[in-house]
Amino acid sequence: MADGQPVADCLFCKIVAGEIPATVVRETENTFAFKDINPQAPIHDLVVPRAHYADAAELAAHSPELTAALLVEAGEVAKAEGIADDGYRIVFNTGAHAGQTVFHVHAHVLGGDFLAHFGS
Ligand code: IU
Repeated sequence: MADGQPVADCLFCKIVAGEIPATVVRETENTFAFKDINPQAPIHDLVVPRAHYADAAELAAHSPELTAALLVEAGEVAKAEGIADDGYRIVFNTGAHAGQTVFHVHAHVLGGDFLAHFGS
């Protein structure tokens, strides 16, 4: 049962704890935002809760409040990066088929140019 406690071998728990360096964009009491090391857009940041939950579904199931805080913070990151007015994408890859590689929930905030569209 997930309880939000740090996980010893979790990369993003280590970044939140300052044990692995990252380029910090913003910090709040419950969230931490930093630059993605392999950006897929001119602006590509990751926003994570300090608490450890594996993915967006697990986070939402355990803490609707923290889920909302993460989304609010993604918007604040977009404002801080200057991409809020032109628009940006928030992505939660969830599970293997989506390409999730780090199992500490993270919102990708992508923008700074027109992004490739998918779907209809
Ligand atoms: P994903 O949704 O789990 O695929 O996203 C993981 C992201 O974490 C991915 O975009 C990586 O470039 C990024 N990342 C990072 O920012 N710093 C790291 O040390 C590692 C991965 I490993």
